[in-house]
Formats: sequence, C-alpha cells, structure tokens
Amino acid sequence: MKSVKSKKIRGTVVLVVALLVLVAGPRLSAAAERPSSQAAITIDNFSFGPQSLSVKAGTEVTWVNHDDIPHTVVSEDLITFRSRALDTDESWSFTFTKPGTYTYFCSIHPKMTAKIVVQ
Ligand SMILES: [Cu+2]
Repeated sequence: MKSVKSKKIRGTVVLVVALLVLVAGPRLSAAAERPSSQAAITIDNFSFGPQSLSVKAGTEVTWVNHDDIPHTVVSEDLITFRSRALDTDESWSFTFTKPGTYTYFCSIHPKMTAKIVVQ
C-alpha cells in the first residue's frame, strides 16, 4: 500500500512540473525576445544627445525630438535603420542586436550626426 501512495505522489509531482513548464515556458521565451534594456536619446537644438552612447547588444534605443521642427534618425549606410520624420515630442525606437559602431544622422539636416556603440 505504501508503494501505491508514493507512486501517486510522484505522479502528482510530474503533473505539477509539467504544468509549470506549460505556464512558464511561453513567458520565458517571450522575455528573451524583448529588448534586454532600454536607452534614450534626446534631439534638442539641432543635436543628438548624448553624441556617443554605448549600449549592450539587445538594447532598444528611443529617440525623442524636443525641437519644434522635424528631424529623422538615419544610419550612415542608409539601410540599417531609418526613421520617419519625427515632429515635436514624437519618438522612434530601434533595437540594436549586433555589436558594432553605428554612426547616424538627420537626413533633413545632415550636419546633425552622432553614434551608437553596441557591445
Ligand atoms: Cu534634423
């Protein structure tokens, strides 16, 4: 009789573990897809601040335009990232997944440049 009882307990433990995997599994994988951290860049008086920002791979960087004229955020190679024109107080985000140095500029005012260093 004792062995039947312990089998029952073992069965319950297996069931609980299986339920935990079912419930927690999708949440764990969703967490892995989310940016690991976040950083912000302010656009003010025709400049990006900070001019140079170091982040870890997986960081979501958000630019906010505080000027009263539109600006854009465009990677130097014109391909890696390219925002729409951001009006006053509008923001735009990009998640950097690969290490490297990303120089970018405003396509409306090309003298506005800055860089993101991804580690
Ligand atoms: Cu601009």
